Amino acid sequence: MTSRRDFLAGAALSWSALQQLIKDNGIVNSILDKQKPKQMILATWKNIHAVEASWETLQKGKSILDAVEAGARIPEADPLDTSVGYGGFPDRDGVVTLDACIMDSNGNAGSVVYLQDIMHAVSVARKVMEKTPHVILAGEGALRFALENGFQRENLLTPKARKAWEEWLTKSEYKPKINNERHDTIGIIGVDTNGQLSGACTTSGLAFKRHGRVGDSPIIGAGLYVDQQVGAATATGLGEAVLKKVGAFSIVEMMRQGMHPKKACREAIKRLTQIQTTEPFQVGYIAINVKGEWGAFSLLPGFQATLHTDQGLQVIDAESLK
Ligand code: SD4
Repeated sequence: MTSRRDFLAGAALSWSALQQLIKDNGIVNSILDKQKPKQMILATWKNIHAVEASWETLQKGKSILDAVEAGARIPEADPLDTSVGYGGFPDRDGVVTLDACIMDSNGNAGSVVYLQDIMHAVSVARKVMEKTPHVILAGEGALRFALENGFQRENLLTPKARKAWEEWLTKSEYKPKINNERHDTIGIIGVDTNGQLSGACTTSGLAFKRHGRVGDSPIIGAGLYVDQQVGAATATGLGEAVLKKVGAFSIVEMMRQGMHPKKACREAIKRLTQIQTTEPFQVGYIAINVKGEWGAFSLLPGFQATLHTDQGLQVIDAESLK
């Protein structure tokens, strides 16, 4: 009778024989390669440095969650980026308030809203996800939690952002304008070679918004949604519009019904036209699915997305409805 040991030795032998066969046989290799999920990072706007940082993190063998966080941290630390983190334009009272969230492949989620004085809101959101039983922390509580977890308190209002606010004050027109042109609020989603998904979204919100205003970006399902069974989606643009239509979640649900990510983004953009408003506004959506397909679509022209695959990095001019 075959002993357990002999059986295991036999199994080990046949495994190494199989590996040899795979090595010897290019066809088998290419079949296996085709079956491997395609790794990919996709971000809103022309966020080249962020996507590069995210991709490099992934290539170092870190998790897809680490990768999207690393990407989101780039614009957060960039004083020239006026839509995210340090250097973000303040609200109409001159206060920089940040919104961010993150989701992992297990459906875990963490978020901070109305956070002040901490540069890396996305990393605080990750800590909320990993260290608390909660999903969202707001304002003073979020700040206290960040400080307890070793984050540094710093002034996020740069001279450039202060100047822009002071100029805005001369008229104080309360029209929180969403830029239709390029800007850099980042939603970043990705899939690794094991098919694991994650996503992150971080912003300083609308420039000169009303103090206390929270947008779509930190709201799970609106600014970001990740479902390991289906795919991931994230949003940029006028948060109020995205919130009303629960943008990211609706895209993932459409993909669940079999829709291609681009078509799902387009359908979600079409739903925005039901919103009653006289002011023109912009929204851009991006999405990926577990098969490694991606899509980007916006309401008005001018939206871009940045994609990194094994083929390299490219900046995409998204199609738009109007
Ligand atoms: C917000 N969706 O707070 C964000 C703003 C944004 O690029 O995406 N700006 O409404």
